[in-house]
Amino acid sequence: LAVPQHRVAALRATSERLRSVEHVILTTHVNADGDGAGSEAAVSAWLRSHGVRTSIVNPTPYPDQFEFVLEPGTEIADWGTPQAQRALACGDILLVLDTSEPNRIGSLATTFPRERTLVIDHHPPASDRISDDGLVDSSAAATGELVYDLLRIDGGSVPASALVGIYVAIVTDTGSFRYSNTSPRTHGIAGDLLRRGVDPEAVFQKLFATVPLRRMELLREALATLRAEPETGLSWVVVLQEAIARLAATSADLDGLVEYARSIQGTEVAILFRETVDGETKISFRSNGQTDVNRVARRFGGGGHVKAAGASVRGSAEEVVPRVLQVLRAELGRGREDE
Ligand SMILES: [Mn+2]
Repeated sequence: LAVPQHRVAALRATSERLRSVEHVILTTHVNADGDGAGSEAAVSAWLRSHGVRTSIVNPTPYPDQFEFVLEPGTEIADWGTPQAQRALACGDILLVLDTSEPNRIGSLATTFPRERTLVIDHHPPASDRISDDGLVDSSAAATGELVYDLLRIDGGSVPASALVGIYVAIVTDTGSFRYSNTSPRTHGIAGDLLRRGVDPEAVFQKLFATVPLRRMELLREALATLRAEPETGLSWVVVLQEAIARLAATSADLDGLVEYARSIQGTEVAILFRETVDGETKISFRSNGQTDVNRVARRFGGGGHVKAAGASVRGSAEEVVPRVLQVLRAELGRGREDE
């Protein structure tokens, strides 16, 4: 479980910079997932144990479902509130977790001085980067894995909340150790976290076994839209803003919906389309094999990983769905000709 050699220098420099200041602002991408939120909780608990003040300032509210990983007393200030303004005004360093793209953290990217901004992320680096300082390593299964290494480099004792935060980050980003980013080292880290006291069943209960009724109602409506095209290998699900508003669904309620499409036999690319309040349609792409959906998402102004990526396109689902399907049908057809 030694820290991979190529990460050591960057993590050592990052650890020293974070620990040398009084106040660190933590943030992650819009609609924080378990990796972003868990990594924030872990770094916050670790820095607080070193006497460094932390504030979590996210572009969208810290998700309720991950609040259990936060150490009691952790300062959370949503972007746009006076509390967030105050934190940003006196923070020494901004640490961005689980993204390195300016357009994924909203106005935060232009608010804080770049020379005092660090990034820890495992997404393939985009052309436009928030900062070159910190560590971006797409060989990591999760940002939580890089946070684990950061805390190992530090070598001190690790607070319990930090252990749980890292575990949540890794469990959620590997689909509970099922996706291809799962490696022997991922399991090794999980094993180490369990040895140090993380309770996997308690985390499972909080993450997956307690579901609001509205999430099941949304699932029922979403599955009614499920379509599969065996001839192209495309499967997709559409969620309209009307349904989201009527059921008061959150972005967390939509997590995992795309997996139902992805699991259909013969699916090469699965897509979730969801309308947003501001007249856009968000698209989540999942690839089962040959198609690089990061490349597909970039054609629509988005990005992500080879097998999981996303984009936002202006327009209703009625307008956006046929356009995106057309591009993907052409893409998949080309892939088949090459074979
Ligand atoms: Mn991640």
